[in-house]
Amino acid sequence: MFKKTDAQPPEKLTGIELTEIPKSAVGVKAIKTALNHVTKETGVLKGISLLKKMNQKDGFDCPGCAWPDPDEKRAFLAEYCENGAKAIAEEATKNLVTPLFFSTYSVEKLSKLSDYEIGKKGRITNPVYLPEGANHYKEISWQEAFSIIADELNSLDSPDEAIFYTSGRTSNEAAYLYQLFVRQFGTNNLPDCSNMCHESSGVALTETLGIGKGSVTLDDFNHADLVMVIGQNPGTNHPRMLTALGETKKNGGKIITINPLPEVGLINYIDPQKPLKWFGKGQDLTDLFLQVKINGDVALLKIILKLMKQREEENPGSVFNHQFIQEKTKGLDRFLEDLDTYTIEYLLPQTGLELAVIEKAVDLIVNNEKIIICWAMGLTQHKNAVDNIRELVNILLLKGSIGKKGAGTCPVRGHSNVQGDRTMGIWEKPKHEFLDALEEEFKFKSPRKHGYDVVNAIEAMYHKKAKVFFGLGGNFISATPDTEYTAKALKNCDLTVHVSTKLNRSHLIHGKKALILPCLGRSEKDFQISGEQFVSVENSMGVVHSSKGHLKPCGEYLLSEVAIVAGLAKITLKKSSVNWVELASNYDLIRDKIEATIPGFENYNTRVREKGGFYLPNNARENNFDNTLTGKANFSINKPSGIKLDENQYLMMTIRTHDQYNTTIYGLNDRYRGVLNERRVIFMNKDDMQKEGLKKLDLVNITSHFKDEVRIVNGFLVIPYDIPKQCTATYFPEANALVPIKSTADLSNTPTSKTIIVTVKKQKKQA
Ligand SMILES: Nc1nc2c(c(=O)[nH]1)N[C@H]1C(S)=C(S)[C@@H](COP(=O)(O)OP(=O)(O)OC[C@H]3O[C@@H](n4cnc5c(=O)[nH]c(N)nc54)[C@H](O)[C@@H]3O)O[C@H]1N2
Ligand SMILES: Nc1nc2c(c(=O)[nH]1)N[C@H]1C(S)=C(S)[C@@H](COP(=O)(O)OP(=O)(O)OC[C@H]3O[C@@H](n4cnc5c(=O)[nH]c(N)nc54)[C@H](O)[C@@H]3O)O[C@H]1N2
Ligand SMILES: [Mo]
Repeated sequence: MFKKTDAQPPEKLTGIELTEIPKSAVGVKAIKTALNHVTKETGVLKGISLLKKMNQKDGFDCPGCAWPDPDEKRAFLAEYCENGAKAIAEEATKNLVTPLFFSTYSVEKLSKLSDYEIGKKGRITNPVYLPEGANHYKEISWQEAFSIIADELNSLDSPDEAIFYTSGRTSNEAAYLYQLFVRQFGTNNLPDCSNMCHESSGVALTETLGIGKGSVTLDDFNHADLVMVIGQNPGTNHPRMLTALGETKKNGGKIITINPLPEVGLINYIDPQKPLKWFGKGQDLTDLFLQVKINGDVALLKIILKLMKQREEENPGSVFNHQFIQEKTKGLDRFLEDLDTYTIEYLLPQTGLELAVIEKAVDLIVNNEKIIICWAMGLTQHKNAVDNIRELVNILLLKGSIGKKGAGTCPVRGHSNVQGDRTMGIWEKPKHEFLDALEEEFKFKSPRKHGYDVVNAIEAMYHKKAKVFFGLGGNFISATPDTEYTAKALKNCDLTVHVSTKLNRSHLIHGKKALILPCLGRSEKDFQISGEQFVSVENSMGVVHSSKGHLKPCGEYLLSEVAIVAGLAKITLKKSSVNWVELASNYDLIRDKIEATIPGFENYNTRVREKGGFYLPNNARENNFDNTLTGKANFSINKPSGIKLDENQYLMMTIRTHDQYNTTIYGLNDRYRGVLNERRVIFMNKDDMQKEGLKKLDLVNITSHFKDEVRIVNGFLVIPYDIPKQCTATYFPEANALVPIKSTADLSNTPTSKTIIVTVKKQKKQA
């Protein structure tokens, strides 16, 4: 067991207040909150000018989520949401972290602050260096910083001793150069936030449909008969998705929600783009809510599939799309045979639901043709996460509900360019075709051995097999599982480097030496020798479009991510066939190289300049499954979770509040769940609390159990909540220390951040 260190947020409580849970999401309060955040961080004028440019065709891409913008009309008021506004306020803040700041605050002092306090310190203005044994970061020139990294990299015994992490905000241009640099250096160690996020979706969709991305476009929501939203909280994490769901409803479509929590945004919302409706009752979204137990989804989907089969047998041709199945798919018989081996009596208790409510879901599925299924982290972060998603595909295949208008798969991505980064080759398991193309274009021998993903990278550092950590964005220590284990891993490194906009905990839990390299944000102007530049990104639905900042950078020493990667590559790679300086001087030249090596980017420089951008090819959308191993869309065989809990054990999911962006804490409220001014909470079912002898706001310690290992976090307040029995929820990243490093999803190796087996114990000393 690990002792608590400064790698975890401090245990101090902040003064909780519980309020009534609102009846609908968005509305006036959301707009007020958004404006407050923006004006507080940036000032009034700058704030309004920022919001005007967000997600407009000539503006910058919101650094919040990856939900797409409308292809045609964009809202008059601006295409932003409360949480997008908070994201941009965070970046455009007037607070600055200067060299003077670092000489005042030691690393130790900073690490005692909460994540909220650390984030509020502001934007980093200069490259800074923490030499071995020092307590303060100090100013350093870019050239010196690059030389330190180059020396360290070039003195490694093997390029595989270095790790190059990416978070999902990096632009296509920066991501492409970065992977090229890393491969020319000699390794495929390119883990990214996707490994902890939608990796399970990528694995499941590639196997079954031949493309690791979703198939629907935004317009499909206008045409869907039925949208299923599973394991996702769009009211907080993708608020603009509520508008799309609203359109589905307006056009007569229905919505099924499957979630252990009745998330407010999915129940009812008030459209922020329609001021006349701000004071109204709002629009009901969910028609049918299935309050499933954590990780009970495969069991639930199997019951749905069994009932579909039963109705098809009773009335042949009424449920299955036989023509689609015959022409487009493989594996139906084996799939149906396996389905027969499960009984409803065995499956039902795992769901926590009544059969009658599941029958209602089956009615909707059976009676509708055009079905979209949306999902996010509630499905991807479990041991059988890949099974979850493949089972959804089974439903769509039986109905022939893919590759046609109003139907298909919709994994809702997180970071605004996480999908684009993968398209650009940020992946530890690159395809041979991609490496072949790089080799031909750039005349070098690319490494072929697969690299480390996030979990493997942590283990490699822990065991001192990797010695340099480089992060292009992100907050590795707080985003990853098993905080204390990962802290030890990072501390084992000879050098840790972060390219960042803002201060975060990863700067404070460092290797022997450490560097912070400050970069431009999305909203800032980017000038290179050839003039002003723009970058491009790909949203959740495969639209590639431009993004151009219009604010003056927050400091004169900032470099763009492209310039940082190119500068580092030039110094590190003694011999390189790439003219790094030239590429970084004009991003059109990088886009030409992308066009030359990645399919789908024909005429990139022309098409990216068209308003709204362009769609990348998508075989599943086009009903072509040649890419899979069988050349057809594949039915798959999946397993329910089968976790057996002891009487006093609970499943715990780690989720986001309404006031955070992953590890960036905007504020201390979770307004839609009625919790204000506190993050150290655990949501529990009332009956479970009674069983444990717990009362509202009792202070507890939480222990996680994995094989014979235990991990403990202390000082969480219990909140009675509408959550199924034996299910609990805490916030990410406070509870990450409980996620065991070895507890990962089969096939995707994603940490199981939504199924952690815990026990809860009342503290002797109460708050
Ligand atoms: N404002 C804001 N926006 C964000 C982010 C943010 O932190 N803040 N993060 C971005 C990123 S990177 C991502 S990946 C997305 C994340 O977006 P979400 O996936 O919506 O985020 P989570 O808070 O992890 O919520 C998971 C949801 O799944 C449910 N859930 C948990 N376990 C299960 C289960 O076993 N079964 C089912 N059916 N449901 C379950 C939870 O109750 C919760 O509603 O959002 C992106 N957008
Ligand atoms: N327990 C638990 N753990 C989880 C999850 C969970 O649900 N539960 N979710 C997982 C998921 S879905 C994800 S995606 C990961 C997220 O993991 P990460 O992507 O690593 O984390 P973020 O918090 O998004 O990174 C925030 C930092 O990025 C930097 N940054 C912001 N904008 C920019 C920019 O434009 N350029 C650069 N270079 N830096 C920038 C800032 O310094 C900021 O501190 O966490 C995962 N971890
Ligand atoms: Mo994510």
